[in-house]
Amino acid sequence: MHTSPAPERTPQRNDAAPGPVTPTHCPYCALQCGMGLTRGPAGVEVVERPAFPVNGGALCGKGRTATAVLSARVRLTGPLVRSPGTGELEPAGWEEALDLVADGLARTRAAYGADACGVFGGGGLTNEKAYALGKFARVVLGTSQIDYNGRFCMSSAAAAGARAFGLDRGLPFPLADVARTDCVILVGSNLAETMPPALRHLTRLKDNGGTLIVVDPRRTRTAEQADLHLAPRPGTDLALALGLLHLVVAEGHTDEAYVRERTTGWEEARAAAMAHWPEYVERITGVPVPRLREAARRFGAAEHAMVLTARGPEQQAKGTDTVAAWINLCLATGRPGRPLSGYGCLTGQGNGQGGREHGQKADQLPGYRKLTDPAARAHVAGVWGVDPEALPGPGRSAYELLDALGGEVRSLLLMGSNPVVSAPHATHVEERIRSLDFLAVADVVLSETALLADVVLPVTQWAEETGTVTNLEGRVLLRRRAVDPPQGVRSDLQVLHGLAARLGHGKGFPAEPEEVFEELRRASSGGLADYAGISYERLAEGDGEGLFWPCPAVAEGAPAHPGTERLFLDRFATDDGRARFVPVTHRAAAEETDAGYPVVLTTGRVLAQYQSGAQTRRVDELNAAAPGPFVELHPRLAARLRVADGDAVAVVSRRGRVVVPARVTPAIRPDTVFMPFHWPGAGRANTLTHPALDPVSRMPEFKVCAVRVERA
Ligand SMILES: Nc1nc2c(c(=O)[nH]1)N[C@H]1C(S)=C(S)[C@@H](COP(=O)(O)OP(=O)(O)OC[C@H]3O[C@@H](n4cnc5c(=O)[nH]c(N)nc54)[C@H](O)[C@@H]3O)O[C@H]1N2
Ligand SMILES: Nc1nc2c(c(=O)[nH]1)N[C@H]1C(S)=C(S)[C@@H](COP(=O)(O)OP(=O)(O)OC[C@H]3O[C@@H](n4cnc5c(=O)[nH]c(N)nc54)[C@H](O)[C@@H]3O)O[C@H]1N2
Ligand code: SF4
Ligand SMILES: [Mo]
Repeated sequence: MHTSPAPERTPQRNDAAPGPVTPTHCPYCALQCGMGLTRGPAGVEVVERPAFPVNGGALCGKGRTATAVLSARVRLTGPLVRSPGTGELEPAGWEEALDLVADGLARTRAAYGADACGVFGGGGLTNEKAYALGKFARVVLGTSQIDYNGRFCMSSAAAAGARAFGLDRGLPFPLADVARTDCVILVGSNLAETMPPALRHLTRLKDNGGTLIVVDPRRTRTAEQADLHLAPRPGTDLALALGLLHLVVAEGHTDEAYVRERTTGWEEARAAAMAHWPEYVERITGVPVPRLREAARRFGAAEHAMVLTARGPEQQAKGTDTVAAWINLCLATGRPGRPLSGYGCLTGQGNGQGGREHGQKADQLPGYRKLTDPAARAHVAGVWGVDPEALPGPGRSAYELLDALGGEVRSLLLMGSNPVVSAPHATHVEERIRSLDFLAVADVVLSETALLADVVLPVTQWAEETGTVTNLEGRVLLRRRAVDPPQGVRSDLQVLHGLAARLGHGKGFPAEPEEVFEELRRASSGGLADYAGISYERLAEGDGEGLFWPCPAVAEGAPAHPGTERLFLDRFATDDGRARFVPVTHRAAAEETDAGYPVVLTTGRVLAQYQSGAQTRRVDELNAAAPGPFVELHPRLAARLRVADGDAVAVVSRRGRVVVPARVTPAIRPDTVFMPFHWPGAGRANTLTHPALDPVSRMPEFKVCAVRVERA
């Protein structure tokens, strides 16, 4: 076992910091910046870990202040149970709390069948937790009804990547490759605020003479760095990508040999794209033809080039086709599977990559296997010691699951998400959650969703437990325990162990992370996301730079597999080894503007808050930087509404109304307003958003809906 803290020498730049340093990773986003933790005079302190290649020691404000959430002052330190007498959450012991959860789930199953028990997970959970949660749902509860918040995150890119390349790994190359290519189109990513240390790679790209093109309806801090900024109307990226493909073909930048040798489906995809004339695309997107031409020329003529997408184009009811259009552009110009080139998705959550590989997704088994594949079922059932026939089939996607609460799904176990703030059409979701027969929430803090629970289970977090996470590059990393958790708190794995035992599965749910990982290795072995060759021991080696999957097991005596930094160099992961073009055409948003709702609302993030804010809203320094919700609007729209900067305005959609201060800025299209989604209550952006789902990925349309803005 290698789960004990492995101290490292204090990094040079911090030689004033006393005590041993435990190398670990930030709890928040998918960059998984390396950091060190040490005990200083002011408690647990964060120190730099310059040897870790992804961030080179740099951290954003969230990472720097992450230890504030370890404090017992802001977190849960004992289980809470809703008292039948007062209706309030009251302190309880662990045995009582776990008994109540097991009982709540067992009763539902007895009364309505296994599929009436739901499980909702999170992309911030470690690989071990995500794996154990999926196994718990299928083996202990026997339910098909499990999904997780990653569905709201990168599921469209995952679906499009799997369709085109036969495999979904966010970045098929290390992030640092970005600095050495010649042209990057960054579509709907504001990484200067969402992954600040990653900006260094783009700065280096420009220092090396490369071109950065940013596609965003707002002139963000990221767009300010661009050589060329295209600002389309939200929800029109599909047309934009097709327009660029049209121009690339028209100007002779297609790589005929590559298309012939490494792809299939070009003729249909080409025909679909050629219908998207530049003038037509300008009309849909609002991006002037000369800018389209310049982007196509720069991208087409570059020797090496990449397209990177994030939530802007992906969180749309046509997100999968939109990403497919960007992939088609890359394939037509011969990028994927070539050095310093290709398509990548910038995944979001701390374990956004690993969390989507090991079975907390409705249609999935560990190792990125499909629940509908008989061979996959047989393999995983073998590892789990159950009959393959006993494994349920695929369940509902995240929004559909939330929508079914209180109806067909009557009890829910929730681990690692705060949907009351983060789900689309949140008023409806909140009402569904309130109508459950039984809700159990495992969380670090008393989130807005935990506040509605019948039982709240307080759990340990990053620095207090060991586990693995897989960052946006597919790099598997060891996050080590560095400090002791407060008394009264247990780990998610201990929670699942305790519940499984109460529900008749005394074995098969170890609480030790490394034991779970050893089983995950076997379960993933031979799958697309193969971790069989990875061990805690290997992850702890050297500077802890981790191992890229696939990393299969090797024959006894053979040298260990080095991991796979770059994918697709020889072949794609499809049956015939070729990448697949998918013919796609533009279509309208689920809800277009009209006389009653004349403005487009898009949503996203700010630098100092993270997601539903459950963690970061508990950190003073971050609240000082980003104290509350707001709506960003252009001076022309503000003038028409007679609204000044700071005035309270109402933003109204067909689903609800919020009141927030106006932030007037020329850095947004005049037909569009923007709200961050980090806050609950009267300024909750998701009160307004539209739950239309992408037909393939089941991603909701977070980035486009129609609203009206009024003086409040
Ligand atoms: N500070 C901070 N950092 C985070 C997070 C956080 O909550 N806060 N969350 C993490 C997670 S889970 C994720 S998923 C990532 C997300 O990282 P990003 O994808 O960078 O974040 P967003 O702000 O959601 O969206 C990015 C940009 O998309 C633009 N956009 C809106 N609509 C459209 C559109 O229709 N088309 C295009 N092309 N662009 C559009 C927005 O203006 C915004 O600037 O960040 C991670 N990092
Ligand atoms: N309008 C709009 N809505 C959005 C988006 C958008 O761009 N616009 N983006 C979407 C995206 S990309 C995402 S990823 C979702 C995220 O939205 P959420 O799923 O709500 O994400 P978090 O706020 O990170 O919630 C994680 C919860 O788990 C808790 N937690 C942290 N670590 C652990 C742990 O180890 N164990 C347990 N049991 N709990 C833990 C945290 O305290 C927190 O309460 O939001 C989506 N919602
Ligand atoms: S960029 Fe992401 S991983 Fe790095 S310090 Fe900030 S929140 Fe943490
Ligand atoms: Mo995300």
